[in-house]
Amino acid sequence: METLAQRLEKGYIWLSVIVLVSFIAAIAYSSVVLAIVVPGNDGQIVPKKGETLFAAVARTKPFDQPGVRQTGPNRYDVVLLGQAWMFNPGAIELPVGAEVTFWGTSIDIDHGLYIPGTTVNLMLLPGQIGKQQYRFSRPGEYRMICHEYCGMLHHQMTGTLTVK
Ligand SMILES: [Cu+2]
Repeated sequence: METLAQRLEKGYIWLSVIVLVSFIAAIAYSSVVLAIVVPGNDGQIVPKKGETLFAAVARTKPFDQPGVRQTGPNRYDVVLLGQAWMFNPGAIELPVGAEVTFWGTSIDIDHGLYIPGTTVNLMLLPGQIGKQQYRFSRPGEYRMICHEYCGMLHHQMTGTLTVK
């Protein structure tokens, strides 16, 4: 005969198993189905002695020329700089179906790049190179938002990404 304490203990053991399995399923779903990946070590821009970070970024490819570049059939690189309080470039145009690789960094302080409605979500850290791929399969006007508090005008740090 099971006592109440034993039944409760069994219940808690099952509860912890269910929570653990649910979390593993959530991680598997977000990484396989939603294709969300944790940013890797894609490089770092280290200023030389006496050099500013801005100058170091400005001489480092591909960040010497921020913007959109076609790299293949319907493949594009978007090179983006975060700076207080704007994105450079602030307006981006891409064709429908574009397979995009975002390359981002910051020239001053911590910023972020988030595009609602997509899985694009990058930290733009000073001198740290962030990289993420995304395929824009639907036309529309997307917003680029800084999601990392970066000072007085953080709330105005937005941009547009047009897919047509
Ligand atoms: Cu910000």
